[in-house]
Amino acid sequence: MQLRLHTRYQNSAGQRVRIVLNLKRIAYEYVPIGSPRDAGYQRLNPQGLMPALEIDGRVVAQSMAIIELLEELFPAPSIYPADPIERAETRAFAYLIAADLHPVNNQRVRKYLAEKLGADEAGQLAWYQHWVAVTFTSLETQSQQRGGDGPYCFGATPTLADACLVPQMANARRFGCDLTAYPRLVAIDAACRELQAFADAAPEAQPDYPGETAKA
Ligand SMILES: N[C@@H](CCC(=O)N[C@@H](CS)C(=O)NCC(=O)O)C(=O)O
Repeated sequence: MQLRLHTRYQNSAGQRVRIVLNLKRIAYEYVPIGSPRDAGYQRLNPQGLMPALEIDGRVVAQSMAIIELLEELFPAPSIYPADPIERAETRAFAYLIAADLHPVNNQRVRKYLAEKLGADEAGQLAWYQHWVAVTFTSLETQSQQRGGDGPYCFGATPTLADACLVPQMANARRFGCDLTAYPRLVAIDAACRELQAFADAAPEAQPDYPGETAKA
């Protein structure tokens, strides 16, 4: 089976997929995208968002759909806990990020705020930080209520929840969000980033990462 992941170093939805590929030790080719608006990429993935997975010549869009496909094709190690209710809770945690937070803070939404609604840089930042705070407050409460029977979101093994949390934490830092109110999330993120699977999926570990100077 030949897997080609079309992504970009700073593509946080793609980073979720990279983490899962690494946790499952699945070999894949990293195909860097210049811009998701490029005609070639739009032809490959008419949804026009990153990432896309090419699998034996067929193309699957949407990070969560790709991850579910990987879980079906490569069930071990699983990215879910054994207990069905914990599996649902893992998805609920992940979807709060992937379905509720990430879409409203996406680049195209910020661009629309700026270009069509006249939001200045401070306004865009306030928007971004507001939705992070709303989401992280819920996730922190949920994580504290669950308690710590392991360093990760759902215990001793990383799951889909961690794969969604870590890229979102990096985004939050990038946009200057104050994370002091979320000690459990900060601790989970730090524990995950010590794992090779997460480190290898990080933006700075990708072949198209331009380096600190170029990025600034
Ligand atoms: N729901 C999609 C979201 C993908 C997405 O929004 N990707 C961003 C980068 S993280 C993107 O392509 N943004 C381009 C844009 O906003 O124009 C998924 O999970 O794959």
